Formats: sequence, structure tokens, C-alpha cells
Amino acid sequence: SPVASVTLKRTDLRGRALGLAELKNAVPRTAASTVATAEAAVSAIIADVRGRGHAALADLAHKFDGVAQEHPRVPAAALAEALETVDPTVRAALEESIARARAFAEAQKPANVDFQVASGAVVSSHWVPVSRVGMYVPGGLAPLASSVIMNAVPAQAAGVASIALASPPQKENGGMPGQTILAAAALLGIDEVYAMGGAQAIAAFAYGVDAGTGPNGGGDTIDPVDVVSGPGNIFVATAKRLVKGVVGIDSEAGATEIAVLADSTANPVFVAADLISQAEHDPNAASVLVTDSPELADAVERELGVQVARTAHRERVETALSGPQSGIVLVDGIDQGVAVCNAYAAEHLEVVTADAQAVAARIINAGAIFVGEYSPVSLGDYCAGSNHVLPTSGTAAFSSGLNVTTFLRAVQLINYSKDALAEVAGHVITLSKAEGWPAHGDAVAVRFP
Ligand code: HSO
Ligand code: ZN
Repeated sequence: SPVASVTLKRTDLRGRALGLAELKNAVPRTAASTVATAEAAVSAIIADVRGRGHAALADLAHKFDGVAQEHPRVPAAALAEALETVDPTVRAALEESIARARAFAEAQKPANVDFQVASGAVVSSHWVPVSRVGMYVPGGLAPLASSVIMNAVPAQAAGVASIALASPPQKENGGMPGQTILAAAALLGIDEVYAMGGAQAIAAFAYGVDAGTGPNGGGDTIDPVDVVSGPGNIFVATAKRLVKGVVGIDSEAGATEIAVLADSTANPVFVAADLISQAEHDPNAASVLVTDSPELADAVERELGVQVARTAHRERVETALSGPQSGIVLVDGIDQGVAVCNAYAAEHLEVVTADAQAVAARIINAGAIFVGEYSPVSLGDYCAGSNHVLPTSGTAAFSSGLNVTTFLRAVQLINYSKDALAEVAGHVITLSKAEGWPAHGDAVAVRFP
């Protein structure tokens, strides 16, 4: 039909003075997808990969991806071919995306600190990259070539020496990951690529896989990594949670979310388009409008009807927009709007109000904040220079999106001279006695007989 009827759940908070707990309950959100449901199956897969190596990977590729696979390594020739055959306009767009992301990631690198605490007493923190990273790029519903860029560029800027990439084998592509994913990897100079999906890919990265464990005694060694990064489905997210501690992980990325904080100055055509853009990802995606203008809310809803009717993934978008995770929150002014957005802690927040920059400065909880009507979320998904791997489900309140520090550690260096140690020795000895650890104090005293 030419016009879809799209009604978003409305929550009217006007005139209500709500505390933080009440605000958190008032914002549209589904119960966090229960990782517990996948845990048993994922634990079994991890144990299988640890126990049987390539033979397990081959069995799981057959079972989940429907492909016959001796070993998952993508041959160099397949990467080269993908780069040669990629559409030139796609290649140009990937290159622009890489260039902007790289320029920003380089600028974002934190500075080392060498600080003189007292005379002859230097304490430093030096940022050191992890040695090896395994990045996951989803296939299936969401074959995101742009996610290759978002994972790899910050790791490269951090100085990670060894980068491996896994993406599910695609039956339609001869058991290789998608061609655009391969082309993006080739453009980034990543030559260690595996056709592996799901929890098994995460297990292979976390624990490594021995050579010679393949069904016919084949298979390259997959060295264990220090950090596993990248988005994925519930199985991938569960596997990342289970291997966390053995390796580092980036934040858990669930179904995508967009919140728009808008006043009467916002353009409803733009707002509707942006709400649809993220709803397109997933029937569980969340699109939330927070506004102090009931007229804008009505106009956006009308506009959603027009735009949803002609959007390619109409069914998925309708499901996402009508779900309990999406909705319109009416507030009595921008102050309350800011409070609602901080309580919600969106993965993506657009601020489309008068003086958007000043309003954005008051947002403390969001994965990424898009300021003003010419900074839409889909710009950030591809070509802004920012990163699109961002914390979802309210986790933006305590974690950050993927960035150069995801792959760095701040190693501390302590360098005191004899005089500098002498100066503070009494305090060390006092504290060691006060805590009942006198040998600690002795280790200082022994230097000054
Ligand atoms: N919006 C997604 C990223 C993405 N969108 C990739 C399109 N391609 C999560 O931030
Ligand atoms: Zn997106």
C-alpha cells in the first residue's frame, strides 16, 4: 500500500518528576536478550573446538553453514581476486571510509605520560598494543563489509602486529566469506582470513587450533589471540562472554538502537528516515524518538507511514518500530529530554534541537552522539571517521565503542633513584606495618642498612 500505518508506543512523561530508577523503567526497552539460553550450546561448541581443533571446525561448518571444508583459511588468491573484481565505486567508497577512520584513529591515539612525582621519582604510563587480535565480521543477514574497516583500522592504528579475521562461510560464495568482506580485508592488508562463523570462530581465536587436526590431517595452525573484537549474533556474543578472561573482548554489541532527541525545529522527514535506517537491521532493533513537541511526534509518525511503505525491508522495519523496544517519549522540555536520554544510554543518539551542540554536551550516556541534522547515524555507519561498533542495551553507561584503546594497554613504569626511595622509605615501612605485612617494609629497609 502507498502509506503504511505506523504507530509507535507513546510514553508521556510531561509534568512528571521522575527519579533515575523510574526514568530507566519508563524508557522503551526489551529485556536484555538472555545469553543464558545459548550458553549450554555455546559451551559445548567451545569444548569441541578446544578438543578436536580443525575436525570440529569442519563438522560445525558443515552443520551450521552447510559447507564442506577441510580447513578454514581463505587462500591469498581468493583475497586478491575479490579485490580485483569488486565494483570500482564500492572500492572507492571503502577507500574513503578507511581513510577517514584511519585519520581519526591516528589522532585518537592517547599520549604516553612520563611524570616526575618527586625529585628522581618518575612514574610513566606507556600505551602498548596487544600482540594479536581476532576480529569477527558477521555473515548471513548482516554481511557488513564496513565492519571489517571498523574493527581493523583502530587495531592497525594501535600498532597491533598480527590481525586475523573470521567471517562465516557463505554457501553461495563457494564456502568463502562474502566477496565485499574479502575485498575490504585485502584493501586493509589483512591476509589472515578464515571462513569460520559463530561460537566456533570465537573459540578458535581464543584457544588457537593446532595444525594437523583436520579431517584428513590438514589445517594451518591458528595462533591464539589476545583480544577478540567485533559484533555478532547471540551465539557469538555468548561465546565472547564465555572466553572473556582468557582473552580480552570489546563490548557486547546487541541489536542496534537509535534514539533521536528532537524539538520543534527538527525536520520530520529526516527524523523518520533515520529511525527507519537502523530499524532496517533487525526486527529487534530499537528506534526511539524523545521530543518535547507533540506536533513533531505526529509529523514523524505520519512521515514514517510514507517512508516505511516504500522501504526495501518493510516487514522487518515494521516489526522493529512496533516492538516494545521502540517508541516515542514525550517530555516537557529539553532538560527532561536530556535526562531521559542519559537514562536510556543509547548506542546511537541524534541531537536535533536548537543549539544542538550545547544540548549534546549535556549527554553523558551514549555510545556515539550525532550532532545536528546533517550528522545522521548512517553517516557514522560508513564514512564519518567514527566507529560503528558501539555499546548497546544501556551498556553505554559504563563502556565505550570500539576505538584505538580497545587494543592498547597502559603499562606503568616506576623508576626511582636511591635518594628518591630514601625520601619516601619511612612511609612505605609505616604502611607495611599498619597492614601487618612487615616483609614489605623490610624490602625497602634492607636497601638502607
Ligand atoms: N548500524 C550498525 C552498523 C552498520 N550499519 C554497518 C550498516 N552497516 C551498528 O552500529
Ligand atoms: Zn547501521
